[in-house]
Amino acid sequence: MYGFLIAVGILFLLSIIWMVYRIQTLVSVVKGSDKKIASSSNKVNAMLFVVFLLAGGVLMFWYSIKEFDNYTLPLASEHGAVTDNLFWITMAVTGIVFIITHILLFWFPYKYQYNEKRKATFYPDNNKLEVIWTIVPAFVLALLVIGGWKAWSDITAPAPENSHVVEIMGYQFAWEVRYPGMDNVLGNYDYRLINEINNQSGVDFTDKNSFDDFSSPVIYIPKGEPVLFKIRARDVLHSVFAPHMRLKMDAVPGMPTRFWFTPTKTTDEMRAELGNDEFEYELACTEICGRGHFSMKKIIKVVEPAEFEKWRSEQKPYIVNNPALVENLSVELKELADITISEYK
Ligand SMILES: [Cu+2]
Repeated sequence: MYGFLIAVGILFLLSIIWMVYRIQTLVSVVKGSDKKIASSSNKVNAMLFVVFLLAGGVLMFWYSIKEFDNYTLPLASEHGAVTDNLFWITMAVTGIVFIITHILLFWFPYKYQYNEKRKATFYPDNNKLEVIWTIVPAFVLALLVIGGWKAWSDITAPAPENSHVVEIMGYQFAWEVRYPGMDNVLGNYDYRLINEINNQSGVDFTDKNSFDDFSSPVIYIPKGEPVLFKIRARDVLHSVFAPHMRLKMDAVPGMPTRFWFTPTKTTDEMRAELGNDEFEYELACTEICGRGHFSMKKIIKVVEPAEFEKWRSEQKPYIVNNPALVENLSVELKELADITISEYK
């Protein structure tokens, strides 16, 4: 509602300014002063630059401060501290430059508006200035880029050996989450094996690593231990986004991606910190992937390692829930699969 009123207010303001401008033009026509090189609108325009600077500046700061909590979510991963740090350094450097250049940009048209009594100075070039404003930004940008590159190569370095693997597959319009089971090795997959009835992610059950793989409606991960998301997509581009973990990685059909991270706060700890008992970490799709895009949401539960182990040991593999999946295997594999199934009974 307020947004609408503000928009109407701005519209009114603009029409008033337009009317004032029209009246001044008409007055100058009557006075015969409209033949001058610079009409009275010259002054109005010059003033408008200052008005725009002040109004824009006030709105920008007001909005940035008001919505601060919405774009700076509490942090819950190790590498996120590095990402946040980079973000704020870049923000400070570019913010200072932004403010200075915009003050100059809008102040100069006012200060140097056309004046009959003043003649512009002819000042074709200044090599020293050119050198300074080329080298200084190049140097500062190089520092920022090197800092960013270093952080990116650390964050995307190979995951530690002991990482907990979780496969996240995006499809229109949900995520399928697969865990490798006790062996921590995901079985192979093949898109030709996908079927809607019992094999959403095309798991290949001729690979015995798949036997203990299981699916979960909620992404459980342990606090303080490295977690490796193996990411893929079944149909179109999706993107895995867990804002509290500062994690974002595209899910690309035919091109598996990955992202590893270490969660630092359990869901319960975050609930206590925020004073919100309903809080859940969320994984969302952040690539407009079709009309059901908005519904691609999964809850991430960060728990203590012991609780994670307990939860993991209670999960039932695909083949236990669905023995039909291993019905047509070779005798040898079928025997192995049956052993796995019996272990979970
Ligand atoms: Cu999507």
